[in-house]
Amino acid sequence: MANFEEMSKQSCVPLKPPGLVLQYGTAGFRTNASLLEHVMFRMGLLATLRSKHTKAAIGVMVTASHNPEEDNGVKLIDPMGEMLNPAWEVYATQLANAELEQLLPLLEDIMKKEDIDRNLAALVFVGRDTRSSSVSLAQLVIDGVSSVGGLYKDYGLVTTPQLHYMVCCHNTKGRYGEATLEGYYSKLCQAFIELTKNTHNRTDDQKHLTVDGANGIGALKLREMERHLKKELQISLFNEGQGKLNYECGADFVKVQQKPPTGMNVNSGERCCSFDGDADRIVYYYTDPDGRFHLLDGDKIATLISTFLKELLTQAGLNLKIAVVQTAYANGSSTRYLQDTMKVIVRCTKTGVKHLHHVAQEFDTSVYFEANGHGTVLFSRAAEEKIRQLTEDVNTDDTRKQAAILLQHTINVINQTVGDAISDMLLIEAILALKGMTVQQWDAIYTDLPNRQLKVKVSDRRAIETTDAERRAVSPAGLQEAIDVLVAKYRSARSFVRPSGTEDVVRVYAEADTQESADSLAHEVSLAVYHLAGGVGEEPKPLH
Ligand code: 16G
Ligand code: MG
Repeated sequence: MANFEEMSKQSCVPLKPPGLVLQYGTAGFRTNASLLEHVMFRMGLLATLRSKHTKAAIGVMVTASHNPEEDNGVKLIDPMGEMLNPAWEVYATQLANAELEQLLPLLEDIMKKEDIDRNLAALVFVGRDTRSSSVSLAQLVIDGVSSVGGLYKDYGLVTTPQLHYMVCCHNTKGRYGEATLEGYYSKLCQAFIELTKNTHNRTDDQKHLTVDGANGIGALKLREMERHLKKELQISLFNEGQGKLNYECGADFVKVQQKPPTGMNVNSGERCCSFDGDADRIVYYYTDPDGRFHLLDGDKIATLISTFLKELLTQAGLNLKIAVVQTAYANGSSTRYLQDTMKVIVRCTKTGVKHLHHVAQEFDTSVYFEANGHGTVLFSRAAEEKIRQLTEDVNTDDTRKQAAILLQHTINVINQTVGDAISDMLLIEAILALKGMTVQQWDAIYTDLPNRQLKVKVSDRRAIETTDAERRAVSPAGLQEAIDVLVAKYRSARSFVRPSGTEDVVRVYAEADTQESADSLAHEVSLAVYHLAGGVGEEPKPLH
């Protein structure tokens, strides 16, 4: 730790703004970029310790995803490309909030508790998004790593899922792929080309996709990847960076506003998609001849992918369990369709990628998606092995073998480490091509129940505690009973409330048979929250 002690004496260590307290939340630290210098340096320190502890490379991604350009953030990536272990989130929060003189004792304390050998080598992979603040903030992560003698590899501009991929490739010694951008593009694109190779008579329309890059890193990386696609996918890219990051564009804007992004030509009937600011989310959409907007969110994506996988597994004659993991925000129609028509296992978890990912790991094959468009597919080791064996089995019939080969390419097109807009897009495009399906036909698989999301300001959102994957409130007293009474007034209705993990508000979700009912239920539930959970400011007003 000699260097670090030197540095802290020379006051090269960025100071913490007085009184600032931050929390390593669902997606790491995230706030105004000007408040994050000390956090970046300290995450460099923590990543180094984590690398020594796991004897593997650890990732540090500098991004604030779909937040405004002025914000920034940082998240750590564990050895297999997954989110940071929750026990270490506590250390991250402690380090971020420690006063300068507490830093060294805190590091010593972590090393003792975790039994870390300080003489071990450490390697940290660093990546960043396109925000103007990201260059200097990523440098501070590197300074932190170097100050305690860790080695680093700076990947520069990458999407969040690309950095997750690099970490996994490195730590599996190349079994997952090659830890370079070239390696990433060629693995995914080759799989896409193999998948679409035998689709007959694909028209130019079917090969064409309009993409909104949110003026962020996803656009840049899509351009880099284009030549690997050999015109099998023809992309019209908008919001490539000429406009402001995430401003009136990107997956979050499109999902929340239920309208197309600005800065993009949306021709009637054409298949379009939007990435978010760090390209770990994707939503699809189109407008019909009457100008009506149709959104295909994470639930529709999960349905398309799980249907495809189930068909292939059946054709391959493989007895592998398939599950879909959702959150309470999943549209009720999607859950019903998956359970009753598709007959797949459906599980519901708390909001936040790490919760979905964790549950998904319990099954042979699982598709997890949040309604907001973050999701991926996981295959267990055993499932991958069975599929591989079948592709090589000389005694099997052609149908089974062909299905196994398609499953093999599907595994390769997917980024199993985390939700990845680029990888999800390639998989969706391949499925639509293989099924000869239009975006309208995909949309028609089931009809979303009308829904509404609202926010309520309260004096302390921790007053709301939930259970049953956030679907029921256990406090404050009387709130759940009030919600139950309101829900009973409407048809096909459902509603829940939960404290946001990223904003100082309580979120309200309601769905019902008509938009009017969903709106009115959401409003009534907001009032119940306001009155029973310490609402502040004006009483929520009806929507109409
Ligand atoms: C974060 C989560 C996302 C979740 C959202 C909920 C990750 C990488 N991201 O962005 O999964 O949907 O928070 O936000 O886990 P909320 O708690 O404010 O509703
Ligand atoms: Mg994101």
